[in-house]
Amino acid sequence: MLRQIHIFHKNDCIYNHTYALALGDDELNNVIKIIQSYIDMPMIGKTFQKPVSENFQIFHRSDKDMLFLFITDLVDSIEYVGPTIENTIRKFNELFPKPEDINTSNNVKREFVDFLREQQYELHSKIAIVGPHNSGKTMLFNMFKSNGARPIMNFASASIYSIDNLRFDLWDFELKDNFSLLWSKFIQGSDLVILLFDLSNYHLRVINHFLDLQKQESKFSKLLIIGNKRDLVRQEDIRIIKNELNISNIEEVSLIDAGAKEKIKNLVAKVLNLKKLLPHNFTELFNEAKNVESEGNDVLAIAKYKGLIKISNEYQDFTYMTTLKNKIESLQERVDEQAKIRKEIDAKKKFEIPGKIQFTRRIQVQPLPTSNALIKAPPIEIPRSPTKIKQKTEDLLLFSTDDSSDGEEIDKEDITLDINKVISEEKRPTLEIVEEKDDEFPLMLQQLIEKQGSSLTLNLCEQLLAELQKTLARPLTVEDLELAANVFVKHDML
Ligand SMILES: Nc1nc2c(ncn2[C@@H]2O[C@H](COP(=O)(O)OP(=O)(O)OP(=O)(O)O)[C@@H](O)[C@H]2O)c(=O)[nH]1
Ligand SMILES: [Mg+2]
Repeated sequence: MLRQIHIFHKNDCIYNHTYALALGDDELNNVIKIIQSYIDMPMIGKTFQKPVSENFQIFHRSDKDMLFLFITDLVDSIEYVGPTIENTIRKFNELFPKPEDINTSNNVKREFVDFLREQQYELHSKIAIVGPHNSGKTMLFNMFKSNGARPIMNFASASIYSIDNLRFDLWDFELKDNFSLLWSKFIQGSDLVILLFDLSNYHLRVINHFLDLQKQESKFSKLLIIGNKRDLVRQEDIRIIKNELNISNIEEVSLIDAGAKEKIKNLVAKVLNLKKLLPHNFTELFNEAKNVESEGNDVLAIAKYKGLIKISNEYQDFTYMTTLKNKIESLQERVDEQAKIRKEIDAKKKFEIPGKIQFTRRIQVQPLPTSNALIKAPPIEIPRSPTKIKQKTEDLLLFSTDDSSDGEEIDKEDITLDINKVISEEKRPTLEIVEEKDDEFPLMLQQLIEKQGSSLTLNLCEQLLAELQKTLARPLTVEDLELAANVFVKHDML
């Protein structure tokens, strides 16, 4: 059966029509990529057919800068889908000389939607009721047929079954012969086969014969197995029957029950995967998202619009998809822009190092050294909070805090800074100045780190400097701060 129509103009999807569920937005995008990969050549005037999954196939045809994509079940043949696509293209061109008008002119669009509905009728999707003699087939047929029935030669009759804006040809077999050769002809080309049997009186061999018939003559059709006359069977026998038949998914009904019609309609909709209408609160949710947006809560609005996309996908109703995506895109741009501005303001607030700091010597630092291996220097006085320095800094692997750790296991990556550059004398911070201000070093280090887009608490800055000082075995300089900040940020980014 015809499930979806997608119409593209210059690679933009300008119209979708979902008759029944098939591809979601992501799967559809993959299909488009596949088509685009082999449709670069101008192949106007030819309809292509391609299976895209275990259940569906696509038919597509180009016309000028338009692409018409039809998605159907595997049972459908190009013999009748082909002419439907051609009719649709002809009608579309007639109604929309400017293709993009489809999204503005509502009246003409309505005419096009009606036309598409007719196309579904004309494809004569088929439901065949099969099953043993006396199982209730004709009763089911009469329950669902719309108006009169027409004879199919001398062995069947057909009528129309309308469900959810779709129409199916419904077929009933009239010969009283479970093994008639005409069953093959009867079942061929069905979209759905309903196998009905009498729960109170059945033969395994006959049921299996109908199951084989479906597999052989109508393998792409959906199958709904219904055990009828439930009223004639005791509850405890049902399990025994199901075990004996060894068929999963047997539905039990009693056609004489008042609720049987509704129950079977729901089963048919489920097995055919028919489209469900969007939930009634969809518009409400849409308005809610718009309110949040107008209140300026962009992030929450994005989340709400994304939720609506999820629902649209679930119901494969693409009516609002483009609007929702556009909204998310423009809101996201605004959020990104605001984040950028905030970052710039923050950066300006950051501490600025006096003058340009450069190194005049080549310094090598072994990260994560052990004090045993590297430090033979006398104990050094740590400026502040010596107890805190003992704490292990899990997130700082540059400088070991564990005096007893084994140097062999430590990352030996050297941190080498290129120096030997000419520095203007007045900008170079002198050691004396630095030494006088060394109690500000943790703060300076923190600010240097933040300037490069990372962060580290003041405590950890202190610890880092203490370790660095231990390692270097001398008082720290501003250059050392820069070095520590660079090394930390480099590792933090990994
Ligand atoms: N008790 C009971 N009887 C039912 C039920 N459904 C159908 N019947 C009866 O079963 C008999 C056969 O029904 P049909 O609809 O003619 O069955 P069929 O499969 O078309 O039979 P053939 O065309 O002769 O092969 C009729 O007398 C129905 O009234 C049911 O749910 N419960
Ligand atoms: Mg009958």
